[in-house]
Amino acid sequence: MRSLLVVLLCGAVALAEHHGDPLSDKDHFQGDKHDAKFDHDAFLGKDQAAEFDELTPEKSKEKLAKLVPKMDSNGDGFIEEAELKDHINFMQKRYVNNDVERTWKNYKSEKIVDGKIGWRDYREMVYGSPDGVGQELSPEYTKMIARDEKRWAAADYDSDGKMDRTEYGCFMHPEDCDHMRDIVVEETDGVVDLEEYIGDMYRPSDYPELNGKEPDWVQSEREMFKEHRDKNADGKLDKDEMRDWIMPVGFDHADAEAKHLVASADDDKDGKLSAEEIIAHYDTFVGSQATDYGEQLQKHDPSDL
Ligand SMILES: [Ca+2]
Ligand SMILES: [Ca+2]
Ligand SMILES: [Ca+2]
Ligand SMILES: [Ca+2]
Repeated sequence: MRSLLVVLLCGAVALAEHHGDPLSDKDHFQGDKHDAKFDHDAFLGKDQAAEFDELTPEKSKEKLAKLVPKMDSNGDGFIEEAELKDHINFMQKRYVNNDVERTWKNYKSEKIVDGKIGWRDYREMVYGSPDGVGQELSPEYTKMIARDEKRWAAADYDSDGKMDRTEYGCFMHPEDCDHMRDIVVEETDGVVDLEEYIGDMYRPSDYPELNGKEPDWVQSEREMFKEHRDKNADGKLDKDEMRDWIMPVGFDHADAEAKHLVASADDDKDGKLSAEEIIAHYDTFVGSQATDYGEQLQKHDPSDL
């Protein structure tokens, strides 16, 4: 479950990057999928996470302390699981909205006719030509355009060839739209074996203190792969198994993350978090390690809490 969450998160960020910078060709499901990173991104929203990355621990704790009363919607001085879940949902929604809004605004107003943008205009804006005639393209570029075109067709819910604002949101963040499940899976480049599965979320270099010994969570991911993900036990995940992993029907990410955060920080085991518990575990909530992935995140515009 952890990996699923992390993969979805990274997918969202990579997709946003991809559309912000057409020259980069980041695979949607690559990057650092560090466990701790996911917590802090889910909790802060991906744009906020970048901002917190630049703060000292003291500043982070200070900002976190200010956030606690805002999350405490029933005003009892504690943060319950439901309040955390609302907070995570809010941060996620805000991140996606801001991200879609920002790129939507980048399309010149004349390209958006009756609230919609057509494929040729999109292609010209992002890739420099409406149809590619006479364009010299690198193989990576060609691959990206083909991927965009497929995704465009999937996101075009009313099949009029254009994206309205809602369809465009699904185009940019397919992981948030149920009807985009197949395309998200397709974009993962097919079959994954156990080593790829693990290599996708774990880098030994992040754990120098373990001298190459795998952390416990990696061991449990190996078991997860064998016992749950690889349903037909052939040592690989095919498309159907990937689909269940990446975008299971009815799975509530915010709920799972809220439960996980309470479990990680509830030192006195009363089932809720005090401000002190949250601040004592500030690293789980807002901390991060300097990684490539963190640098990617920092390209996003930070906005206020
Ligand atoms: Ca409360
Ligand atoms: Ca449409
Ligand atoms: Ca299998
Ligand atoms: Ca507690």
